[in-house]
Amino acid sequence: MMNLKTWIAAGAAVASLGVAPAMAQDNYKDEYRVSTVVPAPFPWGLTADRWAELVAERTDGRINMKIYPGVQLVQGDQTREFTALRQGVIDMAVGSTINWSPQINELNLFSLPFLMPDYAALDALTQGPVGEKLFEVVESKGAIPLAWAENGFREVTNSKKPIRTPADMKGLKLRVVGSPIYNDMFTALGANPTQMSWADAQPALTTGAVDGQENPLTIYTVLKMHELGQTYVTLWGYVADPLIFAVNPEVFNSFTPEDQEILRQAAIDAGAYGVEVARKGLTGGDTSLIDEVKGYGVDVVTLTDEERQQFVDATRGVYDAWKEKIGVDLVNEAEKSIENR
Ligand code: X2X
Repeated sequence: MMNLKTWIAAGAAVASLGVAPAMAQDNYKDEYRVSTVVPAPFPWGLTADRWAELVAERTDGRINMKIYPGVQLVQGDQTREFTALRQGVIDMAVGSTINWSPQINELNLFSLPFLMPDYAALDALTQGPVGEKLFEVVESKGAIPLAWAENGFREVTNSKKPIRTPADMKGLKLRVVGSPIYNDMFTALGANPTQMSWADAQPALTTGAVDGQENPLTIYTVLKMHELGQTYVTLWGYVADPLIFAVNPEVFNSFTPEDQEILRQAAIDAGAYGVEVARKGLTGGDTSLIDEVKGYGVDVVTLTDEERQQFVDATRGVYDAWKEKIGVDLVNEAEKSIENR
């Protein structure tokens, strides 16, 4: 017959069996901080939200991710996001290749002017051998990359006049992101680029401190930039800006293999959804987003091949110089992937 003490011991043994897997997760944090620049309903923010939702669902809440938009964990300085991720100030991020380029030089690839003529070219890079190499570089720089998503092709807008040729840009004060290749490109085009964070860009547009900016059309529409005086839009698709889901290595390694896999697959799934929303109304014969912009009375310029070529020619020197900086082999491989797309 069991005495009381034995009963308690037996009960504890059974309980500990049930508790064992949970014990392995004692090291899990109550909340994982995920950095983004823009929140929902921008496609970028929707993408991050989806990732967090899928992970919560598929881990039964074991991994609780909270989105911190506005790169608030680095006081709005988006060019410091990757460093903070690497250091563990941020646990995870859905970050732009532009914003991480100051630390990961190879990511400047996507900012090479007129490298990618269309979405198939962008996909050929992110979904092919170039994408794999870039992920190896990201990992070597101190974060675990899981999947790609999309901010989008960046179009130039301004409050002054239609831009059809580089001559139209002369003297225009344009806000650019804080990666040096943008300064080089807009200087080569004869504009007057001024680098500032996204946080500073919005008031600068509102007050007219700058004449224009460049960003994906989804950023334009969600922010209603036509109401900020940005009534001239030129669809020139000079660069595209993919996003990367990434995790701090210590955080990633603290997860069970099963949870690591859930996090990765959820990023892949959220990325597919994110690409879809980022391209909605811009691809496959659906021009509804462009029509929406036109509907606001905005002057939307689509370049002829000849006009586009003038921008290509004017930025060719920047392309060549940055090809050297980024790495000739990598850029050659990217050019080849695009050719064979
Ligand atoms: O700052 C920008 O322009 C934005 C929001 O597109 C990025 O973070 C790259």
